[in-house]
Amino acid sequence: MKAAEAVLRANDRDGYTVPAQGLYPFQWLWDSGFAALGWAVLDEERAWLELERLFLGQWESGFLPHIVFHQEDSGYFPGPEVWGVRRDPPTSGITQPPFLAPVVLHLVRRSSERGLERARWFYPHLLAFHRFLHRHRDPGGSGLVAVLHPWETGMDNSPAWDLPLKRVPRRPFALETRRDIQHVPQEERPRQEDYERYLYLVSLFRELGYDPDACFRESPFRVVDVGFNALLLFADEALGELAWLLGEDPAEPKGWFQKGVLALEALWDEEAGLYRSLDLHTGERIPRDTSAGFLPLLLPLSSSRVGRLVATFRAWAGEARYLFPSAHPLAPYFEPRRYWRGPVWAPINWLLAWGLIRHGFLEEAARLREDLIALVEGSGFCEYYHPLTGKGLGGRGFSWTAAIYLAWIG
Ligand code: 2M8
Repeated sequence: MKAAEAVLRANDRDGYTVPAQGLYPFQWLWDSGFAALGWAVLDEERAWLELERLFLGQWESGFLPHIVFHQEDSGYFPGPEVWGVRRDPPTSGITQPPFLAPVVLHLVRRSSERGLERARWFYPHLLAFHRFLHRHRDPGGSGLVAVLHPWETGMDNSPAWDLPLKRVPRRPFALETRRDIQHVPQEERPRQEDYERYLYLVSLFRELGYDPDACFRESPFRVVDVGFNALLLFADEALGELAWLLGEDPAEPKGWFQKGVLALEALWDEEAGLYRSLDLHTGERIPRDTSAGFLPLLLPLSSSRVGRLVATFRAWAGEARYLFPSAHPLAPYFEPRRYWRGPVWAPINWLLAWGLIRHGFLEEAARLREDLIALVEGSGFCEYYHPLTGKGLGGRGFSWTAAIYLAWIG
């Protein structure tokens, strides 16, 4: 507990938490949601502050960027000069999984009357963000939203993006420009080819002035990510509950939630026994099995659907020493050291456990918790872990791993 606290305190930058020193020296959207869960165990006030700092980066349109560049630091690429977003503080121009309303609700539930007052400030900001996503990322009103960049999914080099990324041209740049591989071995990070495509998308959005509708129309990467959508719907549900607690009208978030939960069934793949993301350029589900496909467990599902999903979960569990691998452990695209292509990630364990508890699968949820605790106690607070050996990988002194550990043992 003390060691986890020390990680968060070392990564604290006067009110916001960097994911890891050196590797990620700014504030990231969904990392801050998880960091707040950890701070809540130590210092409730600090948890609220984390989220307030994040919203300093919100745009007038309601859009919430995935990075807020609160201070200068040349240790990360692409930095604010590449994004070219002239704001104070500068930000990136893409978003990330909107895992914030459930955190606000969590903080309200843990705290006194004062918590509800804090939530009152967040409500319109969260509502504006969700409205932005449902309007500009789902212009046809399907109930599900699109992501336009793999970074928006938070699972950057997931095998699920291999096929849709092929449509994205490469924007060649020197390997030395990258900062990540100065901090972490190259075999644990995305390949250069992927980075060149990531950078192409950034320059395209910048040229389009980050106009949301133009970006949606023009992006060669346009995917309905099952993970992003499950988290958005989970957050819509939480937003509806917040509305109710605050005496606001819950109709809008409830409407998004109900429509989205029904629409999500189009992503179910009977043969795989799992949800899969949809490539909007082809209209087809992407034939790759990743941990994102289990995130709909956070939502109300039929018992037969949950039964099948849990059976698939158990099959994966039988193939990995440590849960939960980010890609199917028997698939040809499984790479147990390479970032989102196989390793175990603390926040995903936590989200999956939350979903499993919702549906009464307490044993599976307990294993996710025990495995994460064993990984941390064996290898420290790493960014991610090898699912077969338990070796720590990526950045060290990592905030979300420390935060989830605290949330679980605190
Ligand atoms: C990773 O993503 C960033 C880009 O956003 C990167 O690799 O440079 C991902 O693991 C993402 O999910 C995470 O939010 C971020 C900071 O921890 O790092």
